[in-house]
Amino acid sequence: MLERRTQKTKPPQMYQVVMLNDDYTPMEFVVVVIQEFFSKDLEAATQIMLKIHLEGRGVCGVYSKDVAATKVDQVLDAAHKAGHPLQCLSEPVEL
Ligand code: TYC
Repeated sequence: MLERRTQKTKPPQMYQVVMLNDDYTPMEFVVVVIQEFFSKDLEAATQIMLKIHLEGRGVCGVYSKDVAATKVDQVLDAAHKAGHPLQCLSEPVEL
């Protein structure tokens, strides 16, 4: 007989896309990238950029694993094409 479980399905692990500070990428570029790829308005994007600038890293959004990986690719591609060293990664959200 099958074991009865209190909860059959767990919610999927979510991933946060974290952007890292550097000394060269212009603030304006970071704000535009956050607006474009993370659907933030100018004010929210500016706040996230300043947090990264001051604290070294910041969360731009939380997504499923695949979507988070796509966001990272989009950011790195845009930064590379513009000649900026902007770095970004995804990591599992802690419970
Ligand atoms: N520190 C950069 C500067 O002073 C701005 C910056 C912010 C760069 C956030 C990257 O993820 C970043 N121009």
